[in-house]
Order: sequence, then structure tokens, then C-alpha cells
Amino acid sequence: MFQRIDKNLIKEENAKQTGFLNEDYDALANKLARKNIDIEQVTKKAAEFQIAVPSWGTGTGGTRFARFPGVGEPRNIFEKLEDSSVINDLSGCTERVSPHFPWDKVDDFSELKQFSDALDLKWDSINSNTFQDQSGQEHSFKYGSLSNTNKASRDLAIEHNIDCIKWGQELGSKTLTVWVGDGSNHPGQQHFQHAFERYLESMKEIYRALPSDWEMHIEHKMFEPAFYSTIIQDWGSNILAAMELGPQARSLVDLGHHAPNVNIEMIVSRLIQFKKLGGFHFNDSKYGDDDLDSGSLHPYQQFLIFNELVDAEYRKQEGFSPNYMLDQSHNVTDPIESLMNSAASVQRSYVSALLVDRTLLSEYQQNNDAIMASNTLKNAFNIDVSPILAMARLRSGGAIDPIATYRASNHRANVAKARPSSGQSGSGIV
Ligand code: PSV
Ligand code: MN
Repeated sequence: MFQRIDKNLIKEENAKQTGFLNEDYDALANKLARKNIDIEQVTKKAAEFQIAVPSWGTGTGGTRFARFPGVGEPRNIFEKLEDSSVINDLSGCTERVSPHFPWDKVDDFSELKQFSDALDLKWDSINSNTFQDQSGQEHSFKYGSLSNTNKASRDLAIEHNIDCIKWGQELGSKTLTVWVGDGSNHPGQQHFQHAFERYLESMKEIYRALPSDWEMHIEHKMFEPAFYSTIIQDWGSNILAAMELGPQARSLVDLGHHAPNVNIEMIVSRLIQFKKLGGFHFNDSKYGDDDLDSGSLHPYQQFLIFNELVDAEYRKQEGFSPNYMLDQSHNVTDPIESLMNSAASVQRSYVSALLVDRTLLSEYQQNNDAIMASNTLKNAFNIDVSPILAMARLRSGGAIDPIATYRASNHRANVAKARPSSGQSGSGIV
């Protein structure tokens, strides 16, 4: 049976560590004071940081080869919310959940809203799924959705996105994220321009249905499921589409959706400059869209992205308010542990970027002092901000050590009986 994480358990577990944390925090406060940084200001910002959890990330992922179901994994959106509340109660920075429709569709959205309210959770961006057919679907998405040559398939995809907006309104969301798998597998299969024209025409219809206080986020992806061309394959096509649609349309950057070695932080800077940065799907990757845990391989790249974000915040850049969200697949770990670790990893990058001496950096840049400019970033990155993150969690009622407290709670074993495994071991969507 699901039980919300016991606040007393959090207190007991925290009590074991508070003494050491205070010592480490004071030592870091002194170190930062020598650099004229007030640790309390930084901790306050760390405590304000929020990143959304993807509903689908709470289940065990898989590859196109196989999926190994996890014990007690959630079977529906209500159980996904239960697990999301565990993540938020321990991490203190994941109060929003991003649903995916129709995977998370319910008959009664007011019931779902009541359920999330009771768990102190809010709703983030709504993701529409037109990359697979639903059973009995009349017009297939096999050859694309919003860009399909068949108008009836396009209309179905448009209608689904408009439904997503309506469901999102019932949940209190303000953003629609559109990622489509449309593309081609063979050179010559598709007329590039005509396909993009059809996509834009469909997107314009969805855009017209957008409430005035909503945003539409367009997510680009270089490959997969189409392996030769993808309709919104990179940030170029993405920003073109967003510009064509209007000010409520912005681009979303999923870290795994670029060719290896692409300078993602520079893409972020460009999108910020033209008020087109909608948000992020954080994850890490070595080869492609691996969907590994955030910061597990490239923590410096993640920091450099936050360096751009904090710089925009520092300069009070107009129109800057990106959504932060995780988008990962957890194939061999407990998804709750991976999501807590990942949220903290992204929060760490944010906090480290707050420590960059921006006046000094700007002087070095102005004087073309490459080594000192680079060292200014490295100096901030190399400071271990763990005590700030732990203190922010402690003060917001979370756990100093989320994974240790989670394990002490026995959540997985508690829900295992109520959530018997479906026994499926077929391939899963990652
Ligand atoms: C596509 O690979 C993606 O990154 C999009 O955000 C989807 O909505 C999500 O993954 C679903 O798995
Ligand atoms: Mn994504």
C-alpha cells in the first residue's frame, strides 16, 4: 500500500547528519565569504529552484531490444503521481509533473487534479503523443502525424494536440510540448519542403487554439524513429517553426537530441537572445538519445548550459523564463533514485553557475584573456556545493540524503504488493 513519506522518518534520518552538514556548510560559507559571496543568498536561490519530473520517467524504461520491468513500478498516472510525491517530498525541488497523453489520459480530470493537489503536486507542460497509433485508430501515423501526406491523419494529430490543451487547462498547466517522430527513412521518400509546409500548416491550427496565457514548446530531435530525416531535426528548423508561428511558440532543448560534440550551450545562448528558449529536457548521453541520468557523464557541459542561463538571469534578459524538466529512461536503476539524483545534479549545475564571478569573467572576455576567462568558470565549477544543496533540502522539509532516506522508507517493498508486475518483457518505449 502506498504511504506518503513519513515526515518523522525524514526528521530522524536528517538528525543523523545535521551535525556534519552544519560543519561543512560553515566551512563553505567561510570559503565563499573570501570571494565576497554570501552563502545564504545562494542557498535561498537553490531552495527556489524547481525541475519537473516526466510521468513516464517513473516507470522502468527499456530499449528496442527488451524491457526488464521493475518491482512495484507504477501502472497508471495515479501511481506515477504517488512515486512523484516521494521524489518531491525527499528532494524538495520537483513539485511539478509533466504528463504525456494519451499515456496518462483519464476519464475524469478533476479527480486527477484532486489527487495531485492532495500530494502537493502541480502540473507542468503537457506532452502530446502522435508518434504511435492507438488501438483502433482510423488514420495511421505510420508515415507521420502533423506532416502526413494524408489530411485525415494530420487532422487527427491536430485534434489530439487541441485535446491536450483542454486537458492541460483542467489540470492548471500552461504549456503544450510538441515533439513528433515525423520524418523519413529513405532518401527521396519525402519532399523536404512540402513536408515542412504541411507541418507548419498543422502547427498553425494548434497555435490558434492556444489560450493567450499558454506557450507552445517545440522539441527538435536529430533522429529516431525516422533514421534518414526528421522534420524538426535541429534547433535551426525548430526556431524557424517557432518564429513562423508567433511569440507564444518557443523551442525546447532536449540534451540528447543533438549530434555528438554539438555546442549545446551556444544553441541555448542563441535561443535566449531571440526570446525563443522555451525550456529543457535534461538527461545525459554518450552516443545519441541515450536518456542517461543528468550529469552522469557530462557535468561540465550541464554547468556550461547553466552558465548561459544564469548569465541571462543576471542580465535580466527580456522574455527569459524557461521550463526545466527531466526526460530520462531508467533501465537498470530504481527510477525514483535516478530522478532524485538527476534533479539534484541539475540543481547543482545551477548553484555552481551562481558562483561564477561575472564581473571578472566579463573583464577577461573584454581583454581576450582566454586562460583566465576559462579558469573563472572552472573555479566556480570546482567548488563542491553539496552542503548548499543539502541545506536547501533540509530547510524545505526534504532529506539531507534523499537516497538513504528513501531506502529507509521501504517505499518499493510497500507498493510492490499493490502493484503486481504485468510480467511483460517486450520492448519498451524509452
Ligand atoms: C523523444 O525522444 C522524447 O525526448 C520526447 O520528449 C518524447 O515526448 C519523450 O522522449 C517520450 O519518450
Ligand atoms: Mn524529450
